[in-house]
Amino acid sequence: MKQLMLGNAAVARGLYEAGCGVVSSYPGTPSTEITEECAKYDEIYCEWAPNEKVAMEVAFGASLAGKRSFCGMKHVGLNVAADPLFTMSYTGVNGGMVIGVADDAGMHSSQNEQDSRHYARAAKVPMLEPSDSAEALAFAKLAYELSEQFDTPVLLKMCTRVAHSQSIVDTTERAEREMIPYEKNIAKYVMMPGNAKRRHPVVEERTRKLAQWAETAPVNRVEEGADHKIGIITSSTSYQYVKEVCGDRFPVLKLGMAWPLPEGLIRDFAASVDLLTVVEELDGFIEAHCRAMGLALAGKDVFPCIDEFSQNLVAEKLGLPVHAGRKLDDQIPPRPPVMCAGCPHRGLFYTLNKNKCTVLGDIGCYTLGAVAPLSAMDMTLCMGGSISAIHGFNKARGGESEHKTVAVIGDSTFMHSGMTGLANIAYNQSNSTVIILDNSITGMTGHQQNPTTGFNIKGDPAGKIDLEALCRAMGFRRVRVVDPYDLKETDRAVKEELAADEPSVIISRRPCALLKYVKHKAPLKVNTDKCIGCKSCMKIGCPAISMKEGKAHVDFTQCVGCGVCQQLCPVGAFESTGKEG
Ligand SMILES: Cc1ncc(C[n+]2csc(CCOP(=O)(O)OP(=O)(O)O)c2C)c(N)n1
Repeated sequence: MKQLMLGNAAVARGLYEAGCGVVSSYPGTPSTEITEECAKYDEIYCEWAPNEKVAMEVAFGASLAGKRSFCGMKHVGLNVAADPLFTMSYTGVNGGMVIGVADDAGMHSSQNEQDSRHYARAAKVPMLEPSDSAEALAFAKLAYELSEQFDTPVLLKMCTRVAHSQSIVDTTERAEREMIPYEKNIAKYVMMPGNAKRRHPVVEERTRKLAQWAETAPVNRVEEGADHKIGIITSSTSYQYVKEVCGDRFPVLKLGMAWPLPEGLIRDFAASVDLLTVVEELDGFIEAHCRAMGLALAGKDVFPCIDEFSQNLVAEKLGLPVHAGRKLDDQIPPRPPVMCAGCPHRGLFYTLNKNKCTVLGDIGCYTLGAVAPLSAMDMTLCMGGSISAIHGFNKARGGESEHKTVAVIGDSTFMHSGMTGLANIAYNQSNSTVIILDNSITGMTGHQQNPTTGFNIKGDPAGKIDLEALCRAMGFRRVRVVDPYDLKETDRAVKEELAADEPSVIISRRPCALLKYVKHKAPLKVNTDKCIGCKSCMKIGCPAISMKEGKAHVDFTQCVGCGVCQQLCPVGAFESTGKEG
């Protein structure tokens, strides 16, 4: 059946049709919807794992057991899962195994811009790279065929534009699969040096065979063009830009397999054109390979290795007409990201700013604590990094610094990779204060459940990890919970734990204001007779509050009545509208 489908939904559909039985993933934009869509198919067991490494190992276990399995993640997630990936390349699979990884060129929602294709080459596993939803579906299915035929996990690489664009797919029925028998095979699956030594040549031979397969595989195809002055090698979303800009003017070698690359096909294509040009986002991955083959070409000397491409960028670089586009008459005001009205993180960051804390931050909605006027963050690196870094920071500086430095980390991020850092503090004993911002959800990526929320991916009741008990079990004696809507209490907790001469954990607990079950209070309004225009309420950077004619003003469509601004007003100008939201 033909239908319009999001790229990520199409991957999920491909997994479903291919008979995938187990999916374990960790959320991360732009990959999250693959797993959310999989969870809608009853035939697939689906879960959110605490992190990408766990997810990949779960998928590996399911493959070992004989089921087709999948794990999905964003590009930086593959860093976390790189350890199992590199050795799974040696063990190979039993049931087919596909790893979805989505790159975020342009960093719409990421801390770096990284090209996952390097992982395919480095870990010596094949990578397919769809350029639209139809290919996303087809390549997901093909990935399982390759996985079982060549005994390898297969990487399926998405990018923001392919993951989050809709195009036509043709769906078919699910092909239910018999479980492949599990047989003990120590030489293949127990990767200790003696066995791994024998597996490495198998991996090299497999790459050679896959490269041969890639020479004639329909996923790599030449599209003829009238003008052979330029010949373009491209893939993924760059292929779409090239086709939109050039049509059939120049011949195009469209690569659906990012690794291994078809050297024969590339060589023949290069020989058929005057100037070989590689159009690829981020790194010059295909380019480097072509250059190593001794081919002359235009690549990153013309196209940037930074940010996303666009039709206009490709047109400009190829010397073709650039569309002027339409200009708006009005200037659109810039809208930098801010914490939502009623975000429980706001009160905590206000307090940290007020206490002039050095804040070692982490990744989540709370990273917005770095933005003015809160400006309460000194560092953000990677998931889990805050807790490990505060330990190093305090070991290095010690003394007074221990009494003004905190680490902040969200509940999901703490489960992801914060726990091990906390174990390090407990073990190697630095006087560090760690604040877990428990908003009872993985907020940043769109409300996924995690091991602290008590619900699974389908929203059904699940195991719930008790954060207080966990921290105490690690040896922390000072563990306390505060409500970040209560500024006085939050301030007291921060001051006391920073003053203490032993490590401590503060759990700043209040569910995300956007969760469906959270009941909002009536929005507030400003009594303009009382307001003195002192702007104390503006210090929390709430998007519902602005100044109008010298007085504070509350946008009641945004306000959830959290009352944080009320606590800052020296004259009691904030009053309830009495209308429950
Ligand atoms: C290794 C890695 N995996 C996934 C992500 C995507 N991501 C960014 S923040 C985040 C979790 C945020 O949840 P939480 O820690 O609960 O904080 P909240 O956003 O709810 O405040 C995720 C999954 C990432 N940046 N890095």
